[in-house]
Amino acid sequence: DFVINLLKHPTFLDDSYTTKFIDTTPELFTFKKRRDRATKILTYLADISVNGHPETAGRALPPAQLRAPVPPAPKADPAPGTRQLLEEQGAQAVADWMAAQKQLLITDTTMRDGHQSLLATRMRSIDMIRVAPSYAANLPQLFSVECWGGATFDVAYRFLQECPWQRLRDIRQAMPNLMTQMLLRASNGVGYTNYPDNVVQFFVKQAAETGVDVFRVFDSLNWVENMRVAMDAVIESGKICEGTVCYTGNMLDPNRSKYDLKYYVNMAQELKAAGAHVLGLKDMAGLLKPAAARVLIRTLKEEVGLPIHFHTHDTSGMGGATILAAAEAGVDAVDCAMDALSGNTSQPTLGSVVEALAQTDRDTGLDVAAIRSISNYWERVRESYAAFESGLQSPASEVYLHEMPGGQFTNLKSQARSMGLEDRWHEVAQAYADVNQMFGDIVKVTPSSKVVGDMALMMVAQNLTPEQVLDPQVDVSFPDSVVDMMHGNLGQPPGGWPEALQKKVLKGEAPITDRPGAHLEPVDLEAKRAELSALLEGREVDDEDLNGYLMYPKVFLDYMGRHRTYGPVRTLPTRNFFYGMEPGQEITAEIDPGKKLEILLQAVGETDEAGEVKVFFELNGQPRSIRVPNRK
Ligand code: BTN
Ligand code: 3PY
Ligand code: ZN
Repeated sequence: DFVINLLKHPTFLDDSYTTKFIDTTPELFTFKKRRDRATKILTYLADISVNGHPETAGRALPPAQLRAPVPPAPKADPAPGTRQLLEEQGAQAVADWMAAQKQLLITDTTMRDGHQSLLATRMRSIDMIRVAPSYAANLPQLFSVECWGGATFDVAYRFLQECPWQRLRDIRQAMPNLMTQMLLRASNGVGYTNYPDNVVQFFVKQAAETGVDVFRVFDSLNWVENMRVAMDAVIESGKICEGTVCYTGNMLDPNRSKYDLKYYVNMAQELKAAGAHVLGLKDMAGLLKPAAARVLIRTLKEEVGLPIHFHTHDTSGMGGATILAAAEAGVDAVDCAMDALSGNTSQPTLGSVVEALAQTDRDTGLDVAAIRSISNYWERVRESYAAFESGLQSPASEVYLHEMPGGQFTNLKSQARSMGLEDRWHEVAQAYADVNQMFGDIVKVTPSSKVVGDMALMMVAQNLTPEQVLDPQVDVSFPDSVVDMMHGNLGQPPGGWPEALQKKVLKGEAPITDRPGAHLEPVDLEAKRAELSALLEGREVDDEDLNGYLMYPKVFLDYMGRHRTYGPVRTLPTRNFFYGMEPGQEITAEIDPGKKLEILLQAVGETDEAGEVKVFFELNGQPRSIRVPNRK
C-alpha cells in the first residue's frame, strides 16, 4: 500500500521528505491488492497470534482464565444531567449552578487520568464505550466524565491503533446526559510543544464539535499569557472553559515562598479576567496537603469568586484527606476515579469519597451501589491490561521530595528501566528534585515535567552533580528538550529562567521572552489538507484527520498505514487485541452497527521455507486461511 511504502522509504524515515518526493518516487505506487475489512482483521489476529503484540512482549500476563467484563445493566432511561443544562442554558449557567448548589460535585476521571496514571494510558475505546450507557443511566448526578485529552490522544493513534475522535464521538453518543471533559495543554494542544495559534484554534473547534463539553486548560509553566489563545477558542465554541492553576511546591512552607497563597490568588484573578467560567485547581502531583487546601480553597472562593474544580492524585495516600478538607472549605467539584482504577498515582477513590460525605451537607447524591457495580466492571477490564501495570506497591511520601506528576511517574520509571537505571530509581527521584531547583523551582506538568525528567535521567546516567551542571568550566551536553525550554519555547516561568544556567545551556544564543506562538507562522490548513490527501492516495481528508495530522504528522501517518493493513481492530476484545487467539477460541467483532464478524481460530500451521505461517479461521462459518510472516 502507498502509505506502507511511504512509511518504509528511507527518505521518509529520515524525515527529509517533501511532497515533491511523492512525484519523484514511483515505487511508492506499487501496491499490494486491496482487501476487505474482515480479511484485514483476520490478518491482524493471525499476526498477533503468531508473533505476539510488541507492546506486551516480556511484560506481565493477564490471568489465564478469561473473565469477560460485563457492564451493569442501565437501570432506566438516562435522567437529564449537566449536559442538558449546558445545551439549554449555556456555559455560564452551568458555572452559576455549580456555585449555587450544595452537593460536592464529582467528575469521574477513570476514562482519562485514571488509566493514564495507572496503565500508561493504554485503555482501549471499546472498554469505555461499553460501560458508558451504565454511567448515563445509573449515575446521572455526575458533574462530568473526563474521557479525552492529555496523553490519550497520541496513545490512541500510536499504540492502540484507533482514532481518538471516534472514541470521543462514541462516548458522547452513549452518555447524552453527562458532560464530557478533556484536558488541554493550552498552546501545547494535546502534544509536547507549542503549536501555531490557528492550529490550537482549529483543534479546539473540532473537539467541541465532536463532543467535548468541559475544557480544562492549563499551561505547563502557569503562564496565563500562553493560555489565552486556547481559552478564547473554548469560550468562542460555547463550551465550558475551566481556566486552571497548577499547584506545586508547599504553600504553607515559608522557605518555598515562590508559590505562596498570594501567587495562586493572583493567577486565579488573571484567569477570571481571561474569561474562565470555572477555576480549575490542578494538583497534578498530589502535593496539596489538607491544611493548605483549607486555606487555599477558602481564600480563592472569597477573593476570586469563581466555582472551583479540584483535581489531585493519591500518590502520597493523602488525596482523600485533601479532598475532604477541600469539601469543607467549599470547593464546588472534585475529581475521583472509580474504585478499581483509583489510588496510588491515580485519583482518590470515588466510592469512598461518596461514602465519606453521605449524610453530611456536602452529600454527593450519587448511588453507591451503582458506583460499586460500575467499579466491578472496571476491575475486570483492568485484568486485561496487566502488561501496563507499574508494579508500584504502595503510596509513598517520596512524592513530596520529587514532585513528579502522577501521569509521569510510571512513565519516567519505565524510561529509567530502559536506560538500565531501574535500580537507581531513588537517585533519579533526588535528581528530579535537584533539577527543579536548578531550573528555578518550576511547575512540573506536561510538557515541562518531561524536560525535568530528561535532565534528571541524563544526570544520573552520567553521574553528574548539580554543581557540575552549573559550573561554567564543566562541559555538559544538555538534552534537546532542555535547550528548547531555556530558549523560551514553552514560555516563561514566574520570575524567568535562572540566567547563569540559561546562558550555559544556550551557548550564547538569545532566548525569547514573549509568547512562543507569536513566533510561529499560521499554518495554511487547506495546503496541509491537500498535502495529507496526496499522502493518502487522494483520499478525502476531513477536519478530524487533518487535526490528527497537524498535532502528530508521523504518528498519524503510521496509524493510517497500519489501518490499511489491519482494518478496524478497535472492534476486537482487548484480550485478543493484545494477545491474539488460541486454537478453538471464538470471538465476535462488530465492525459496523449490526454487522458482526464471528471469528473462530481453528489452527496455526507450520512455518514454511519462506518463513510464513498459515493461520486457519472460520469467518461467519466459512473457512478462511491467512498467511503471515513468522517474525519470532
Ligand atoms: C504498535 O506499533 O505498537 C501498535 C500497533 C500494532 C502493530 C502491529 S501488531 C502486528 C504487527 N507486528 C508488529 O510488530 N507491528 C504490527
Ligand atoms: C497531561 O498533560 O497529560 C497530564 O495529565 C498533566 O497532568
Ligand atoms: Zn492528573
